[in-house]
Amino acid sequence: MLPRLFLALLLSAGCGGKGKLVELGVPEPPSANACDERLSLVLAVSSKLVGRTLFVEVVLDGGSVLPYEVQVDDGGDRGRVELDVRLGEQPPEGVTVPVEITAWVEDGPVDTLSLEVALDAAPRINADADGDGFGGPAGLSCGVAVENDADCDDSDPNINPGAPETVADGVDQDCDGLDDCYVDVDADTYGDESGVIQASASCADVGVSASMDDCNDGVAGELGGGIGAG
Ligand SMILES: [Ca+2]
Ligand SMILES: [Ca+2]
Ligand SMILES: [Ca+2]
Ligand SMILES: [Ca+2]
Repeated sequence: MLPRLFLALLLSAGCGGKGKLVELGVPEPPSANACDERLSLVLAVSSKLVGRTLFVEVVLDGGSVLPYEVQVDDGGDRGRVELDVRLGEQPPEGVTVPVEITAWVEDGPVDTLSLEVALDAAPRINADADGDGFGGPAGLSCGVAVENDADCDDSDPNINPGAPETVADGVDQDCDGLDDCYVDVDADTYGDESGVIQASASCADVGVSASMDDCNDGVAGELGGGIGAG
């Protein structure tokens, strides 16, 4: 379920006086969603405008003008218009967006509203982007929240604390910070052919190897598998 973005309309200067064609009306709580980046802005207008076309221009944060041409609905004792305003990007935490609204009807007077919309951010969660049940680091996200941050690669479902480790591939599948390598007892960079493994940050470390080509791992300088010179 998409997280809900709570917002409050803070009227800084309105022109919603009596007799105006357009008023700052909030007949229902305005809502926006940080995930789909849209803001639902409701305007109340004079009931005389029901059924007529209202022309609206919205300017978010001093940016480009967003034009609307909408039919005025019957909102009970008032006319009602709901604007679907695209915010452009997921709001960062605690942002307040100045909104300028200009509205008019054909052959009617222009009215303006100036308000500020205070937006909460999307929730900060441990999202599980790859669906393996383990979450990544906490951050602003619209994804699926889980109760842990144990996924060291949240883009790959085959990497998580419950995944089997693949030996000597240079990848830490089980998120313990280590790969599994072949033991290299005689430290000649060739691991024991019996396949004994040992966890290590890198299979290039001394005492481990990415290979299991040493048929005589107890004797330095004696390389197995016909590789190298002894
Ligand atoms: Ca994950
Ligand atoms: Ca993962
Ligand atoms: Ca591995
Ligand atoms: Ca590992």
